[in-house]
Amino acid sequence: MPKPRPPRSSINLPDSARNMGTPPAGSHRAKVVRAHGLWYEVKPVKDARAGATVIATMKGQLKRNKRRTDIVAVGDWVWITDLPDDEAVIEMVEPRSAALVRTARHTRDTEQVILANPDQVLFTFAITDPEPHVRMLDRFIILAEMQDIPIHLAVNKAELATPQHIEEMFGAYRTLYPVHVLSAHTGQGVAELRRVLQGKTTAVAGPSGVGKSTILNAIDPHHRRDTAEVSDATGKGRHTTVGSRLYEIDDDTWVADTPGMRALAMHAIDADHLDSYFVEFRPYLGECFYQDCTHTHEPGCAVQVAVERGDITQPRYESYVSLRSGDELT
Ligand SMILES: Nc1nc2c(ncn2[C@@H]2O[C@H](COP(=O)(O)OP(=O)(O)O)[C@@H](O)[C@H]2O)c(=O)[nH]1
Ligand SMILES: [Mg+2]
Ligand SMILES: [Zn+2]
Repeated sequence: MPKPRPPRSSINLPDSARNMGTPPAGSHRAKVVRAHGLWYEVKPVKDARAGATVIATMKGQLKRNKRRTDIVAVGDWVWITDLPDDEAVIEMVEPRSAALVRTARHTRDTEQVILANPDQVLFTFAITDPEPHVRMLDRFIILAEMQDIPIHLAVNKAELATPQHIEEMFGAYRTLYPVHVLSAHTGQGVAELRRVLQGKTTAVAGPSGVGKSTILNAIDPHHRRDTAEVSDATGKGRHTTVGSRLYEIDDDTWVADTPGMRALAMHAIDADHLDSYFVEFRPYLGECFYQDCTHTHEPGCAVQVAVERGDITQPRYESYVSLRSGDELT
């Protein structure tokens, strides 16, 4: 019997969300599109002001909740009451359906929400410049699998390599997740990706320099996003996205341009559940001789047999073993 999936990690749900009551009279619903420390840009929905963003601060009472996570984050649905001059107060945060998170720098138990309430993630790499790092990709994938967020992969800068090379690097992932081969520069794959995003809220995430902002500009030229274009001859003036930014590219279609992800501490992963976050391991889980098999050295291990048969690829298995042994990737 295959092991059941573990329950979705709930570490990201702030207390304020768990205790959500009725929104106060006169308040209305809005989406957080950008976070600036103590204030937030929010976009009211189905509102006379639709289209405009409003500056909102958090009600004092919300701040008093114990926090291991961001109480308000980009992607959250909040309820606001208006103040004069297009300002507002966040009264309440709705429970999150899921969140893409990373551990805050230098801490093990505080997390930063990259995007709350994603319908899917698009993990983006470049085929070169910078070189793709599949061990890092496997780690990103776990972050989404832990939250049961559907995953798409994008390989950008396709015009810089041969199709054969792209296939060698990413072909093995096609059996696991949809892989979109793109060139934001030539337009290859852009129209197809636009259809994948339609009607959903997507976190576009990956290392910096792979072309996330450029891809979003190609898909939705109405918003100009900061790209890492070198702006003068001295090579200074590179822009990078500081926090996530959410754009509504049409009704119900939202995309988040997220900061470059490098190191991701696997703080919240329970080693005993790690195997179930490798989607191609799932058919074999529960088939091993030992019920508590770690799939690293035990005899009678169905996962190791699948690796020998080639049903699980060697690099993915090595990613699993390395994470299982607690390696930190930087
Ligand atoms: N050759 C090539 N360069 C690209 C492509 N897409 C983006 N770039 C370049 O890659 C650099 C980083 O792009 P940017 O969108 O800022 O990356 P981000 O950090 O992931 O948002 C910029 O110089 C872009 O012009 C592409 O399809 N092909
Ligand atoms: Mg960017
Ligand atoms: Zn096993």
